[in-house]
Amino acid sequence: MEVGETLTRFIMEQGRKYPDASGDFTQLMVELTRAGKMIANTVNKAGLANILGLSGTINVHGERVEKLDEWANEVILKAAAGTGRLAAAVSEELEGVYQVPGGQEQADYILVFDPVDGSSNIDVNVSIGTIFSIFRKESVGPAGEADFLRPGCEQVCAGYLIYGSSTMLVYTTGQGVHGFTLDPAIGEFLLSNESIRFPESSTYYSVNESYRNRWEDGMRAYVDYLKQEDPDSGRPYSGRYIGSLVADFHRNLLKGGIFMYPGDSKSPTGKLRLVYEAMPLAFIAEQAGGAASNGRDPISGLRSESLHQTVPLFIGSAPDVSVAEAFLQGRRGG
Ligand code: P6P
Repeated sequence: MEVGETLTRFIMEQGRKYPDASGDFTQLMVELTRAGKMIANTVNKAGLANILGLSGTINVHGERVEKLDEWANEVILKAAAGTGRLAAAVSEELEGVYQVPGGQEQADYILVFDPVDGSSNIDVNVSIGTIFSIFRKESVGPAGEADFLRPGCEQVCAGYLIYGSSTMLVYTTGQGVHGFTLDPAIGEFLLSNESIRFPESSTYYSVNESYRNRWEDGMRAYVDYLKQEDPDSGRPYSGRYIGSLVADFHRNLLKGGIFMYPGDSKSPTGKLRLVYEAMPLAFIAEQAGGAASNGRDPISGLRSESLHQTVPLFIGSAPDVSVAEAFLQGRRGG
C-alpha cells in the first residue's frame, strides 16, 4: 500500500486476506474510525466548547452533552452498535457489560475501549487518546462478563487514536502495526506509517517519578540504571512523561523507549486497566517488535479476573522491558 491510501481501503484490503471474512469486522472498523473523527473534531475545539464541564453542544435528543468522556463513550457505542455486528461492549465509563440494543447477541464481535484516556489533560492542550480492541464473542446468546475476561492473545484487533498536533489512528489485526493520519480537509484517515516497528535503540523512559518512594527496590534500581552515563547503551535515556498513556506510548513506539506504570506500596497493581488499556497496547507493542509485561509475565498471556482490574505495566522496546523485568525480579542490580 502506498502512503496516502485511505484507511477504509486499507482495512478492506486487509480483510480480503481472510477468505472467510464476512465483512462484519471491516464494517465495525469503519464505524469506529468514523467515531474517532467525531471525537477528534470535538477535542480539537475543546477550548471553545468548554469541553471539561458541559460540552456546550446539544445532542439530537435536545439534551446538553455532558463531559467529554461520557459523550465520547456514547459516540463510540452508537457507531459500533449501529453496524449490527457488535454483540456487547465494555468501557471504562460503564460499570458492567453493555448489551447492544436490538438483540445483536448473535453478532460475532465484542468491543472493549477507553473512550478518552487522559481527558484531564485536555484543558492544558496535551494530547489525549482513545484505546480499543475487539474480540470474537465466544458464548452463545448474550455476551457475559466471561466473554470479556479473555487472555490478550485472543484479541483480533487493537488500536488507539491520538488527538494531538494531528489526529492519528494506529491499529493492528495481527498483520503488523499501521498508522493513519487524519486529513481534516477531506475527513479521511490516510496511511502515513505502514508497518511501524520499535527502533533498535531506545531514547526515552516514561514513568511518574513522584511515586519513587513507594516503589520496590528493583524499580528504583532500574530507573537509576537508565540515568547512568553509558554512551554504548545509549544511557542516560531522556525522561519523558506527559501523563497521557496513549501519547507517551505513541512517542516511545516511534522513537524507542519504555513506558512504566508500576505497582507500588499504595497501589500494588498500579492504575492502568488490564482489559481496555494494557491489553490493546500490548497487542500493538508485540506486533511492532516490542513487549509488554506486568513486571513478570507478558500482558498478552494474562486473563483479567474482573472488567476493570488494574495491572502494573511495562511496555515498549523489547530489550528495555526485558532489562526492567530482570531488575524487578532481582536478577540484576545497579
Ligand atoms: P499519574 C491518565 O489519567 C492516565 O490514565 C494515563 O493516561 C496516564 O498514563 C496515567 O493516568 C497518569 O497517571 O498517576 O502519573 O498521574
